[in-house]
Amino acid sequence: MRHEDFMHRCLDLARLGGIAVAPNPMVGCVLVKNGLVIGEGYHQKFGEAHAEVNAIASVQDTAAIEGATAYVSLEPCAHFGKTPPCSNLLIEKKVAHVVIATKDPNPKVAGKGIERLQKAGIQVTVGVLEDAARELNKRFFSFHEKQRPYVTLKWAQTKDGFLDKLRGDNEKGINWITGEEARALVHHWRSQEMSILVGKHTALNDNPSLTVRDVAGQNPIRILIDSQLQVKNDLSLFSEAAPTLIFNRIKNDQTDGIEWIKIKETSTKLILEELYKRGIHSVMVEGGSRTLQYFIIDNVWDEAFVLVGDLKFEQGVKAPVLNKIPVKSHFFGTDQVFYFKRRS
Ligand code: AOF
Ligand code: ZN
Repeated sequence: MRHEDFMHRCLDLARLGGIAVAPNPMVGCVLVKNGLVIGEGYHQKFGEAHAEVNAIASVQDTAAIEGATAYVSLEPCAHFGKTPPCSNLLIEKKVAHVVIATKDPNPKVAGKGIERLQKAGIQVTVGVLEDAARELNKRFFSFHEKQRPYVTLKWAQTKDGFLDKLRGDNEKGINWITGEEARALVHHWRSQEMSILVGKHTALNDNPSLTVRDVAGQNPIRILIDSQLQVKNDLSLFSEAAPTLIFNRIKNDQTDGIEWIKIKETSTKLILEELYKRGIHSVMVEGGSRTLQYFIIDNVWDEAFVLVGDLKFEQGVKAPVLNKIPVKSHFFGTDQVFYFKRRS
C-alpha cells in the first residue's frame, strides 16, 4: 500500500466526524506497522478526544505502536486545548514516522506540531493528499486563514429568474419554487453548516424555521438581520429548535436561546467579524435577494447553490446574479441544481 491509500482511509474516517466536531476540523488517523493497519480513529465530537488519541486507544497490543507509522489527515496538535497535545502522545508512544496530509492553520499549532515531532527524532512527511484534506475542512481553513466563516449562498429561482412573487402587505407564506425532493437536499446542505442566515423580509414573508427536520443531523445556529427589530419573536425562527442571533442597530441583549448583537451599520464585514468572534466557522446565506446581494457585492462568499424550479413567475423579486460559470449542475427531481465556487 502507498501513503495515499492509508491517507484516503484517514480522510474517510475523518468524514465520519461531520458537523459534530465543528468548529474543530474533521480528522482521521491510521496506525500502520509492517504494512498492516494496527489501529485507527477519528475526532468524533467537539471537545472530545482527537483522532490520534482514538487511534492509539484502538490498538490492543500497545507495544506494537513503537516503530509504527501514524497517518493523520491534519498536523498533530501541539497545544493544551480541551485535550493534551497529540504530538506529545505520538512521541511518548515512540512512533517512527508520521505522515500528514496538511499543516494545521490554527495559530496555536501551525507548524509547531511538526517541529516537535522532528525534534524528537521522528520522521515526518507532509503533503500527502493535501488538496483533498483542505477541501474536506474548507470551513475550518477559511476560519483560520481568512478570519471569517466559510460562506455558502443558497437560493431557489424560477426559470425566468425570480426569487419570489410581488406581494401585498398581508400576503405571507412561502411561494414554493422547488419540488418536494429538493427540500430534503436543502436540509442536507443546512446540516453541513454551523449557522444559517436570513434577512428581515425573508423572515417576515416566509416564516422559515431554518431547521434540518427532513434529515438526520443537528440544527444550525439561526441568524437574522433585522436592523430596526421589526420581526416579532413569535415566528418559527425563534423556536427552541436552535439558538438564534439577531444582528440589529438597537441593542445587545440575551435571553433563553436568543442573542441580540448590536452593530453600528449593517455590513457583511461586521456580521462576519462577530460570527468569527463567536467561533462560528461556516454560514449558509439563504436570502432574501438583498441579503444575498450584499454578500455577492462585497465578494465575501465561497460557494453558491442555485436551485432552478420548473416554473415561471413572469414578474416579481429578481434573483441575484453571480456572473460566473457553474462548476457543475444536475437535475434533482423536477429542479436543476447549479453549483458555483468562487476562486479565492
Ligand atoms: C489534532 N487531531 O483530531 C484534531 C485537531 O480544543 P481542542 O483541544 O479540541 O483543540 C482543537 C484544535 O486542535 C483545533 O482547532 C485544531 O487546531 C486541532 N484539531 N488536532 O491533532 C485532531 N481535531
Ligand atoms: Zn490533537
